[in-house]
Amino acid sequence: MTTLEIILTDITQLPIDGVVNAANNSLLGGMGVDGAIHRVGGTALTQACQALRHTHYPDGLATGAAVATCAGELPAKRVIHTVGPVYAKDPDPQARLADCYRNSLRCAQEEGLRSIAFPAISTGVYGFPKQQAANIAVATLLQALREGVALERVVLVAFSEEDAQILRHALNQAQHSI
Ligand code: AR6
Repeated sequence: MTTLEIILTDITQLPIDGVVNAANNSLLGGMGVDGAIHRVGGTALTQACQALRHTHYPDGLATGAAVATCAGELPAKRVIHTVGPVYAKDPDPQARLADCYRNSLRCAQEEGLRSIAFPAISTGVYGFPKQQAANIAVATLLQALREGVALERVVLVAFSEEDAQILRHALNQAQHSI
Protein backbone atom coordinates (compact mmCIF):
# COMPACT_ATOMS: atom_id res chain seq x y z
CA MET A 1 0.00 0.00 0.00
CA THR A 2 1.18 3.51 -0.80
CA THR A 3 1.05 6.18 1.90
CA LEU A 4 0.17 9.81 1.23
CA GLU A 5 1.79 12.08 3.84
CA ILE A 6 2.00 15.80 4.51
CA ILE A 7 5.36 17.03 5.82
CA LEU A 8 6.31 20.58 6.85
CA THR A 9 9.89 21.03 5.66
CA ASP A 10 12.31 22.50 3.15
CA ILE A 11 12.03 20.04 0.26
CA THR A 12 15.76 20.42 -0.52
CA GLN A 13 16.58 18.83 2.84
CA LEU A 14 14.22 15.84 2.60
CA PRO A 15 15.83 12.41 2.10
CA ILE A 16 13.58 10.86 -0.54
CA ASP A 17 14.05 9.09 -3.91
CA GLY A 18 12.41 11.74 -6.07
CA VAL A 19 12.03 15.47 -5.48
CA VAL A 20 9.57 17.28 -7.72
CA ASN A 21 10.62 20.71 -8.88
CA ALA A 22 8.08 23.43 -9.70
CA ALA A 23 10.09 24.50 -12.73
CA ASN A 24 9.34 26.80 -15.65
CA ASN A 25 9.25 25.97 -19.38
CA SER A 26 12.93 26.92 -19.82
CA LEU A 27 14.14 24.26 -17.33
CA LEU A 28 16.98 26.64 -16.54
CA GLY A 29 16.06 27.55 -12.97
CA GLY A 30 14.27 30.51 -11.41
CA MET A 31 13.02 31.70 -8.06
CA GLY A 32 11.08 29.95 -5.27
CA VAL A 33 11.49 26.21 -4.86
CA ASP A 34 13.12 25.96 -8.31
CA GLY A 35 15.86 28.39 -7.19
CA ALA A 36 16.35 26.48 -3.93
CA ILE A 37 16.60 23.10 -5.71
CA HIS A 38 19.16 24.44 -8.17
CA ARG A 39 21.15 26.12 -5.37
CA VAL A 40 21.36 22.98 -3.25
CA GLY A 41 21.58 20.59 -6.21
CA GLY A 42 24.54 22.53 -7.53
CA THR A 43 26.35 22.53 -10.87
CA ALA A 44 25.63 18.89 -11.79
CA LEU A 45 21.88 19.49 -11.57
CA THR A 46 21.95 22.79 -13.45
CA GLN A 47 24.16 21.33 -16.18
CA ALA A 48 21.83 18.33 -16.56
CA CYS A 49 18.91 20.73 -17.06
CA GLN A 50 20.84 22.75 -19.62
CA ALA A 51 21.75 19.58 -21.54
CA LEU A 52 18.18 18.29 -21.46
CA ARG A 53 16.88 21.62 -22.70
CA HIS A 54 19.38 21.59 -25.54
CA THR A 55 18.89 17.97 -26.63
CA HIS A 56 15.20 17.29 -25.98
CA TYR A 57 13.32 20.54 -25.35
CA PRO A 58 14.70 23.32 -27.55
CA ASP A 59 11.26 25.00 -27.35
CA GLY A 60 10.94 24.36 -23.61
CA LEU A 61 9.09 21.73 -21.54
CA ALA A 62 5.30 21.92 -21.98
CA THR A 63 3.11 23.01 -19.10
CA GLY A 64 1.88 19.91 -17.24
CA ALA A 65 4.72 17.68 -18.52
CA ALA A 66 7.41 16.13 -16.30
CA VAL A 67 10.99 15.01 -16.89
CA ALA A 68 13.72 13.60 -14.61
CA THR A 69 17.37 14.59 -14.11
CA CYS A 70 20.08 13.70 -11.63
CA ALA A 71 19.73 15.32 -8.21
CA GLY A 72 23.26 16.66 -7.80
CA GLU A 73 23.97 17.40 -4.12
CA LEU A 74 20.36 16.99 -2.97
CA PRO A 75 19.66 14.06 -0.60
CA ALA A 76 17.56 12.50 -3.39
CA LYS A 77 18.19 10.17 -6.32
CA ARG A 78 16.38 12.14 -9.00
CA VAL A 79 14.72 15.50 -9.53
CA ILE A 80 11.48 15.45 -11.50
CA HIS A 81 10.94 18.80 -13.16
CA THR A 82 7.35 19.73 -13.94
CA VAL A 83 5.91 22.99 -15.18
CA GLY A 84 2.82 24.22 -13.38
CA PRO A 85 0.26 26.49 -15.03
CA VAL A 86 0.37 30.26 -14.60
CA TYR A 87 -3.04 30.62 -12.94
CA ALA A 88 -4.08 33.91 -14.54
CA LYS A 89 -2.91 33.01 -18.06
CA ASP A 90 -3.55 29.29 -18.59
CA PRO A 91 -6.82 28.43 -20.41
CA ASP A 92 -7.40 25.43 -18.08
CA PRO A 93 -5.15 25.75 -15.02
CA GLN A 94 -7.00 23.06 -13.04
CA ALA A 95 -6.45 20.40 -15.72
CA ARG A 96 -2.82 21.39 -16.25
CA LEU A 97 -2.10 21.25 -12.51
CA ALA A 98 -3.57 17.74 -12.31
CA ASP A 99 -1.35 16.79 -15.30
CA CYS A 100 1.72 17.91 -13.30
CA TYR A 101 0.91 15.51 -10.46
CA ARG A 102 -0.04 12.60 -12.75
CA ASN A 103 2.94 12.98 -15.08
CA SER A 104 5.39 13.38 -12.19
CA LEU A 105 4.08 10.16 -10.62
CA ARG A 106 4.41 8.38 -13.96
CA CYS A 107 7.94 9.71 -14.41
CA ALA A 108 8.90 8.53 -10.89
CA GLN A 109 7.66 5.03 -11.68
CA GLU A 110 9.50 4.96 -15.01
CA GLU A 111 12.63 5.92 -13.07
CA GLY A 112 12.07 3.02 -10.67
CA LEU A 113 11.71 5.32 -7.64
CA ARG A 114 10.02 4.14 -4.44
CA SER A 115 9.20 7.54 -2.92
CA ILE A 116 8.44 11.03 -4.18
CA ALA A 117 7.90 14.48 -2.63
CA PHE A 118 5.92 17.31 -4.21
CA PRO A 119 6.04 21.01 -3.38
CA ALA A 120 2.78 22.96 -3.77
CA ILE A 121 3.17 23.42 -7.54
CA SER A 122 2.00 26.78 -8.99
CA THR A 123 1.00 28.25 -5.61
CA GLY A 124 3.85 30.78 -5.39
CA VAL A 125 5.03 32.88 -8.33
CA TYR A 126 2.38 31.29 -10.60
CA GLY A 127 -0.48 32.47 -8.37
CA PHE A 128 -2.72 29.38 -8.09
CA PRO A 129 -5.11 29.78 -5.11
CA LYS A 130 -3.63 27.56 -2.42
CA GLN A 131 -6.71 25.69 -1.19
CA GLN A 132 -7.90 24.95 -4.72
CA ALA A 133 -4.41 23.73 -5.68
CA ALA A 134 -4.23 21.52 -2.57
CA ASN A 135 -7.62 20.00 -3.38
CA ILE A 136 -6.47 19.17 -6.92
CA ALA A 137 -3.15 17.75 -5.68
CA VAL A 138 -4.84 15.48 -3.12
CA ALA A 139 -7.66 14.35 -5.44
CA THR A 140 -5.27 13.59 -8.30
CA LEU A 141 -2.83 11.68 -6.12
CA LEU A 142 -5.51 9.69 -4.27
CA GLN A 143 -7.08 8.73 -7.61
CA ALA A 144 -3.70 7.53 -8.93
CA LEU A 145 -3.04 5.62 -5.69
CA ARG A 146 -6.43 3.93 -5.97
CA GLU A 147 -5.59 2.89 -9.53
CA GLY A 148 -2.30 1.46 -8.21
CA VAL A 149 1.22 2.89 -8.35
CA ALA A 150 4.58 1.21 -7.82
CA LEU A 151 5.58 3.66 -5.07
CA GLU A 152 5.71 3.21 -1.31
CA ARG A 153 5.56 6.85 -0.23
CA VAL A 154 4.06 9.98 -1.72
CA VAL A 155 4.75 13.17 0.25
CA LEU A 156 3.13 16.58 -0.06
CA VAL A 157 5.57 19.15 1.29
CA ALA A 158 4.30 22.28 3.01
CA PHE A 159 6.72 25.16 3.40
CA SER A 160 4.76 26.88 6.22
CA GLU A 161 2.36 25.82 8.97
CA GLU A 162 -0.43 27.65 7.12
CA ASP A 163 0.29 25.63 3.97
CA ALA A 164 0.35 22.40 6.02
CA GLN A 165 -3.14 23.24 7.36
CA ILE A 166 -4.39 23.83 3.82
CA LEU A 167 -3.09 20.42 2.74
CA ARG A 168 -4.49 18.68 5.85
CA HIS A 169 -7.88 20.25 5.17
CA ALA A 170 -7.78 18.99 1.56
CA LEU A 171 -6.84 15.48 2.70
CA ASN A 172 -9.56 15.38 5.39
CA GLN A 173 -12.22 16.54 2.94
CA ALA A 174 -11.13 14.00 0.31
CA GLN A 175 -11.09 11.11 2.79
CA HIS A 176 -14.55 12.00 4.09
CA SER A 177 -15.94 12.08 0.58
CA ILE A 178 -14.80 8.53 -0.27
N1 AR6 B 1 10.66 23.69 0.05
C1 AR6 B 1 9.33 23.43 -0.10
N2 AR6 B 1 8.46 24.30 -0.64
C2 AR6 B 1 8.95 25.47 -1.07
C3 AR6 B 1 10.32 25.83 -0.96
C4 AR6 B 1 11.20 24.86 -0.38
N3 AR6 B 1 12.50 25.09 -0.24
N4 AR6 B 1 10.49 27.08 -1.48
C5 AR6 B 1 9.26 27.50 -1.87
N5 AR6 B 1 8.33 26.55 -1.61
P1 AR6 B 1 7.08 28.62 -6.39
P2 AR6 B 1 5.37 28.17 -8.76
C6 AR6 B 1 6.90 26.57 -1.89
O1 AR6 B 1 6.95 30.10 -6.56
O2 AR6 B 1 4.26 28.95 -8.16
C7 AR6 B 1 10.09 29.94 -10.22
O3 AR6 B 1 10.70 31.16 -10.58
C8 AR6 B 1 6.23 27.93 -1.91
O4 AR6 B 1 5.90 28.33 -0.59
O5 AR6 B 1 8.42 28.08 -6.09
O6 AR6 B 1 5.08 26.85 -9.40
C9 AR6 B 1 10.13 28.93 -11.36
O7 AR6 B 1 11.31 29.00 -12.11
C10 AR6 B 1 5.00 27.66 -2.75
O8 AR6 B 1 3.94 27.17 -1.91
O9 AR6 B 1 6.56 27.84 -7.71
C11 AR6 B 1 8.94 29.31 -12.17
O10 AR6 B 1 9.23 30.39 -13.03
C12 AR6 B 1 5.42 26.52 -3.66
O11 AR6 B 1 6.70 26.07 -3.21
C13 AR6 B 1 7.93 29.76 -11.14
O12 AR6 B 1 8.70 30.20 -10.02
C14 AR6 B 1 5.55 26.88 -5.13
O13 AR6 B 1 6.05 28.21 -5.25
C15 AR6 B 1 7.06 28.62 -10.68
O14 AR6 B 1 6.08 29.11 -9.81
